Amino acid sequence: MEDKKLRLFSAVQPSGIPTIANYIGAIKNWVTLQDEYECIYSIADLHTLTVKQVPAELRQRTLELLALYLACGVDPEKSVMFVQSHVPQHAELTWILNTMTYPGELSRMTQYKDKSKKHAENVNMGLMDYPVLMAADILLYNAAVVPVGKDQKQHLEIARDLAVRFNNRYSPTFTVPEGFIPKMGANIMSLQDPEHKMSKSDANENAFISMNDDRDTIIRKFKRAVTDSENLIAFDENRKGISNLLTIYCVFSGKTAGQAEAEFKGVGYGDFKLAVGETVANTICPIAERKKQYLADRDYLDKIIIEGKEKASYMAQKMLAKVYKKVGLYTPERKK
Ligand code: AQP
Repeated sequence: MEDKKLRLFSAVQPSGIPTIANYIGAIKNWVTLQDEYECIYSIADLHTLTVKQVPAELRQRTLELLALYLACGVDPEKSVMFVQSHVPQHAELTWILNTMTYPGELSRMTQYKDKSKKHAENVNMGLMDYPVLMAADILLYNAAVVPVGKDQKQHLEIARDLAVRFNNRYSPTFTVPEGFIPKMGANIMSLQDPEHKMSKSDANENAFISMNDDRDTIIRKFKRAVTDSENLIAFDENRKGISNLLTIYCVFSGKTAGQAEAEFKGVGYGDFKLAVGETVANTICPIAERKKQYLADRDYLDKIIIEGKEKASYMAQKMLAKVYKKVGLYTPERKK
């Protein structure tokens, strides 16, 4: 008998056009994991509301994100793709988990602190509660594996703690999820400020490579990337700019750290940056082209979204009903 595949959950927020960091940290791995796991990939639109959005842009970016998943190679025949807000059980489980989460656990989260500073005019409860919604996303599907970049590691810990807390308080219910963090590229840094991570919502467009950028833009942004004055192309944790560019080069070229360092021995920064830009463009530009084609077929995208909602809702409702029963919420039995 064939072994049942483990379930895997991951998501990206339509909070901007995804960058190569979102691609490297998450989507790229989703494609390769599709055969090994039963994969569920969400478009985390509820999460984006934790910062102010322009409604029409948010709707458009939701479709764009699905088109990107498809263009990167996520296969609707193998994986479930759905929009988070279409499955209300995410918000419902969040409420239950909220009653078991302590404010101190959430207020010490790095992302909460960073985003509270960045959006000081709008420090809302949702921003603080973000990790609980993320825990609900994962636990609702009994996901065993969650591919994420390093920035989400803290949040994944909260999901694990909540699973254990619930299981101990009631009885074994949730699978305790494990992170799948790529060995290379789990923390891609800003091209303009290599002390900070690359983010799709960065106000400085030169800080990131968007998955929509064309070849010339990609090369121009890499040429402007902040490095140092040492003129030595080698990994060094004290030289974050060069190390970041080398990491990006390795991920997109498939070369090891040693191979990349050997290739660029004695090469000037200008030529190195050009090589990184061209290598990235060779992967990104064909994806952007495919994405445009998917985006032009609205009926196909809507069909995937509707089918994804049905499949995800079935799994989510099964789990939520179990949770409601365990915590003592009454449900009448339907008489035949
Ligand atoms: N810099 C990064 N390096 C590697 N992986 C990263 N991820 C994000 N930034 C990096 C991974 O991308 C996936 C999707 O992220 P998200 O959209 O859910 O939210 P995020 O982590 O907050 O990403 P951004 O780009 O920084 O979005 P904004 O600007 O809206 O906050 C996750 O797996 C994440 O780890």
